Amino acid sequence: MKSKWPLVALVCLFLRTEAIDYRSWSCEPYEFFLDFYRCCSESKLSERSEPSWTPTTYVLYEVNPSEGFNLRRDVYIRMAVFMRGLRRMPGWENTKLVLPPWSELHHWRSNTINQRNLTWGHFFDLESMRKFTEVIEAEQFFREFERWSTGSGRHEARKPVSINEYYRLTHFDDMFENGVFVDKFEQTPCTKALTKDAPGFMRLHATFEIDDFYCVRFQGAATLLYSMFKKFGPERQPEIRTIFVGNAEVVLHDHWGNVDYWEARRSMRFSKTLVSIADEFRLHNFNSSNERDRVQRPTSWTDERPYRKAKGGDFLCAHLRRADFLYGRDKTTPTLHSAAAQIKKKLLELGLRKVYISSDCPGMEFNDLKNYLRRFKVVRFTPESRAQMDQLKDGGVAIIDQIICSQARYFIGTYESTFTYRIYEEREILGFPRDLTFNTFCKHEEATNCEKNAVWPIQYE
Ligand SMILES: Nc1nc2c(ncn2[C@@H]2O[C@H](COP(=O)(O)OP(=O)(O)O)[C@@H](O)[C@H]2O)c(=O)[nH]1
Ligand SMILES: [Mg+2]
Repeated sequence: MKSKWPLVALVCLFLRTEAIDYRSWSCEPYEFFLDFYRCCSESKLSERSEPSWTPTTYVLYEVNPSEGFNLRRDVYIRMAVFMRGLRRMPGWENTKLVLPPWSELHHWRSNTINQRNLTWGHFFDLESMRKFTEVIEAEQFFREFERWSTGSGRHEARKPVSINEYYRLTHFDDMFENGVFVDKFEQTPCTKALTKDAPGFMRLHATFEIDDFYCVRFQGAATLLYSMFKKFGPERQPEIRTIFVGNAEVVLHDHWGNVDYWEARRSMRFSKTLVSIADEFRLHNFNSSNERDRVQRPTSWTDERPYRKAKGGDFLCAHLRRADFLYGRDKTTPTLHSAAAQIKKKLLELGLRKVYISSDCPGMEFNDLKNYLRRFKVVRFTPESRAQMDQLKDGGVAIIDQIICSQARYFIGTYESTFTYRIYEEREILGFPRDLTFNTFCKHEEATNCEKNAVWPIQYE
């Protein structure tokens, strides 16, 4: 029996050198010498059946450049929920969602600081987001792609990044066919040049090479993307597949406001740096802290449970959306005077003396507001130095505003502002009674029945 081993080893070694790819080897080289029979037979087995490597798919996406920060957060949730489902499909288990860099959003008006190509880690806690699904920063994708393309010997270093399929989505002209909204997609001729679609990615890595470019009218929820990938993509998943979804805001939620939505939303904890700056501000100005305010904030979002007993700090927060809302939505946006009257009424009703203002208004308007509310303490967050502004940037300051508002005893927001909606959600997660959260400014202070924002309570199961 023993005399057979050298022969088996030789045959096996021969087969191995013939092996299609080192990835089909089932053992490390040192194991091979210890247990070569197992290695050999397993390696042959894997050659005959499926490859032993799992295909890796990268899904990159971008949003229409004119969209603001808080709608982009919502688009992320659509993609993240889709990603979690996709990773359960055979052959897609190793799919990663590549996060688009944040670049010069048009609301970021501080033009003396660099606001290009900011990472998601600047705003959010990526480790926490990864407890929901596999997401990576654009830079990591470029590194992984390069490692793969050079490591396999098929490409030289610093070659362009290949996007196998690029889908540019647009809406259908008529969303209701015979009065009915149905999920559908169809390929259309491409007319516009590509370069403007993905400014963030393109600036980070100018050399994208696109194998197949599809312009697609798309109507439906994120799961419909799977059918689109199946229809236009290769029959078998290749070792590495890169897919780019342009104008991802066209894609709808599978189920807005359901448990999946809320899990993805809860996983979007803010970056620790921003949280600690906001916490310091709260403590200093309002003597407010998580323990004192009885909000729910376990270390991990996965430990959150239904809870409605948050009390919040001894202050009211008002989100006053100004800037483009003053002309775009002048029928629903109150004047400063009217907003001040509404704030004052609430402060008196609740017996509070302090108010935090979150707003995109200039300093002059803030001073006017303070004048209208002279009997109360009125504060807003401003970076303490130029260096801190450089560090936080407009987007970081906006998040600090949102964190502080989410901890107030009572919150009033602006009608149809996604910035306000994200604060509602944060307060739902922290566990406030609904009536302390879902409040909306009216255009006129005397109006009692004005149109209010929708109430979307948190779902746990
Ligand atoms: N710092 C700060 N920025 C704000 C505030 N409200 C609006 N902004 C800025 O204006 C942008 C508003 O755009 P978006 O996020 O789309 O929210 P929406 O337009 O209100 O639905 C935010 O992303 C911020 O950059 C605020 O209260 N504080
Ligand atoms: Mg907006």
